[in-house]
Amino acid sequence: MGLLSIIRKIKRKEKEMRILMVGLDNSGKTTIVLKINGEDTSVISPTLGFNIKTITYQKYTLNIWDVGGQRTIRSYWRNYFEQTDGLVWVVDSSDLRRLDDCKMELDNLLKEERLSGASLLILANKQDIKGALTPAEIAKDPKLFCACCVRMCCMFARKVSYKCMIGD
Ligand SMILES: Nc1nc2c(ncn2[C@@H]2O[C@H](COP(=O)(O)OP(=O)(O)OP(=O)(O)O)[C@@H](O)[C@H]2O)c(=O)[nH]1
Ligand SMILES: [Mg+2]
Repeated sequence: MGLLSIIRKIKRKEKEMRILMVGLDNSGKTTIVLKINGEDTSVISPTLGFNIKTITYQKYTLNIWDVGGQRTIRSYWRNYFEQTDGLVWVVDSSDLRRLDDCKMELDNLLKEERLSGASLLILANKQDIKGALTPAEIAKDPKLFCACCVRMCCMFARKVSYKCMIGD
């Protein structure tokens, strides 16, 4: 079940949703949003603030907030929590060195009162890189187990997995 299906059940009447994409820097958030929107991803710089994309899918309007993940700007994430319907946590599955950091930051987010009503999707990105953890391995971790679903995601695959984010 995708993030959209879960939120849809909760908010049957509302057609506009606010999705917050966060995760450590370099995990691939901006790439994912651009790919989904059919935009060029050949030159991408680290996000220093945020980008907003509005995407229409079926009869839903998704306002996707893609927020920069560098350590020095993570404290600003809290400015984007209000009225979030869906939280997408993007993991660089190949970055084993920073996995603890990644878990700790997610753990902190999940303590946030203002995100308590939001559905969580973890995207295990960069599956094309040798040695990357699989979604099952990521989901096994007790700290990440809280997620309603961990989806495979690889933005470098030939077939862009649009459904991994909002599919049924
Ligand atoms: N191999 C591989 N590289 C990827 C994939 N997705 C994104 N990248 C690369 O990862 C790097 C970082 O991607 P971004 O989209 O800028 O990452 P980000 O999470 O937005 O980073 P910040 O804005 O700094 O928080 C870029 O060089 C992308 O080309 C993937 O699925 N596989
Ligand atoms: Mg970015």
